[in-house]
Amino acid sequence: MRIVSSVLVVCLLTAGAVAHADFALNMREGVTQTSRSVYELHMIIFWVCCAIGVIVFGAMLYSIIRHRKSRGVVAAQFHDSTFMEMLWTIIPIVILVGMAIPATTTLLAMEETGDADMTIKVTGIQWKWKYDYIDGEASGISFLSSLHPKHNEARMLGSDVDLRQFGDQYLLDVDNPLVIPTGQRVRFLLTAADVIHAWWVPDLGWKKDAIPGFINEAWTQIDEPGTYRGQCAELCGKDHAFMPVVVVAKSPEDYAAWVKEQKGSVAEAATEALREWTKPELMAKGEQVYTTVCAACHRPDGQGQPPVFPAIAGSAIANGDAATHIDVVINGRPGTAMVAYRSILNDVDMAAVLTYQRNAWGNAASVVQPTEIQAAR
Ligand code: HEC
Ligand SMILES: [Cu+2]
Repeated sequence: MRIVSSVLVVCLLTAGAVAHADFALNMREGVTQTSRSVYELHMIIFWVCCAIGVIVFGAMLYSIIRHRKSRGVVAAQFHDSTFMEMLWTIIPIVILVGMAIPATTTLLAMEETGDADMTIKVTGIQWKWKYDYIDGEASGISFLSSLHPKHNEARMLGSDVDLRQFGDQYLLDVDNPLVIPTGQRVRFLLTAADVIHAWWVPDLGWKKDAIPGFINEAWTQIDEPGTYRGQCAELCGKDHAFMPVVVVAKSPEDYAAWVKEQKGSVAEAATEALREWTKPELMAKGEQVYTTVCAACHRPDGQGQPPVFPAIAGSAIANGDAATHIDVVINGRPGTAMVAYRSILNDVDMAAVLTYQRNAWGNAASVVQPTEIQAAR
């Protein structure tokens, strides 16, 4: 009786938790053909397992009860029964092959990245993503996607930001989401600039490693406009938990408008890179870039985290001649966490962040112009 009531209490408690927490016990179905096939596969195999469970445990239970000692049953023996041997070899083979056929079909479809309408290169960088639109109308668009500054502020020690404002999306929002059109087959080329990351949006139905020096491929086609969220899924260093992925699928018309707007800023950036910038302009932009790109390691106050991440405040490099400083940032320091920012930052962003490092926190060195970066590349 006591056992029955304990079980009842546990059931009631979990039922309550399920109702309140609104969490699903099953996998999500997702929003792509791939994710739906994966879900269906999961359900087919789940029911196969259930059926096997019912049959096996049913047979066991039946035998235990029906052939119990108190009924005077004597142990039977199945040795050298060729029929039984055949039966319990052939049935599992049929089940396994029956499951392997849909599983392989789904896997092949996931790996088939040809015939894409457009291609996007995804680069994992400690601790953000870079998206480059390789071809099609969007070709040339390229941007970094980092944890949203509001969330970044909220996660800092001693911050008094109210987390409830984020709902269930705390740490799942970025400054610049990846935007793709609905109804188009999008191919992804995934790589990384420093360590192994993994790009993962559960609603798309797959995750893929982003490995330095390798290019992995994947694809998706989202049919409904919407915002889909995920995270880096490969432990990649101290801020691994703070590099979410946000994909916004827009209808072809909205997507075209977005592309036009982005193209406008690409063209604007190109002309901006050629003009002379004032020091306050560079400092303002530089602080922005520093906060989103460099502060995770070198800290917002420039003090770094010695001995691994050097301080920039008072650094001989940041206070020395511009050429050496530019060289460190363009080419990085191979073999350390300081990656080459050559293909990560454009001329304006790099000039601005260098000027900022050279003139913030008591540093006093020269201003760096975008044209100097262009010449140094
Ligand atoms: C993932 C961590 C990380 C990030 C992000 C990072 N750095 Fe570094 N940085 C390092 C490490 C580690 C070193 C030291 C390398 C060494 O041991 O030579 C370094 C060294 C430097 C130095 C040389 C400092 C000195 O006094 O020797 C400069 C300058 C620098 N980084 C600038 C930047 C800039 C600009 C950014 C942002 C655009 C940036 N770093 C982002 C890890 C990082
Ligand atoms: Cu990562």
